[in-house]
Amino acid sequence: MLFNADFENKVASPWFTFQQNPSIELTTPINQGFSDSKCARIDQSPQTVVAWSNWKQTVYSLTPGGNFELSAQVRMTNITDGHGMSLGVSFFDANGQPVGQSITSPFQTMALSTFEKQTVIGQVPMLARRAEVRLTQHDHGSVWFDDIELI
Ligand SMILES: [Ca+2]
Repeated sequence: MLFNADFENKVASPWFTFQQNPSIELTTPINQGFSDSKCARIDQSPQTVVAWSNWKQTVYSLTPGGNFELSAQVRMTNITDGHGMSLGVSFFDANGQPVGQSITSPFQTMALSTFEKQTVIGQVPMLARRAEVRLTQHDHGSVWFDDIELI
């Protein structure tokens, strides 16, 4: 259901980024991935004011009323000061208005020295026609995401 879910494409598209603070770095570094080479990374240096940031992708193929499972391989270092990392999905109706509640994994604030699979499950609202997958970080430190899966 996701495109470029392993971040190996030359360009990050169709992933797009959001950052509340322009000092937050969102990159797809080489030779740091869980699978093959590349992955998505978010860095908030100690000099940056902690803020929300994420990698996002729009999805049209979820079944209204159906269940979903979103998972990712995640690694985290030097995590301090914020809410942590989470995976989430938000839903929108045919008019583009938010529908139902965003479903997010519990915020992870402990360091993960090697990649570990993180998962969140939920149900798609009946009125949902579009979803947005989010890989979120709100912390000083670095987070790596790879092999995102939505089923
Ligand atoms: Ca990869």
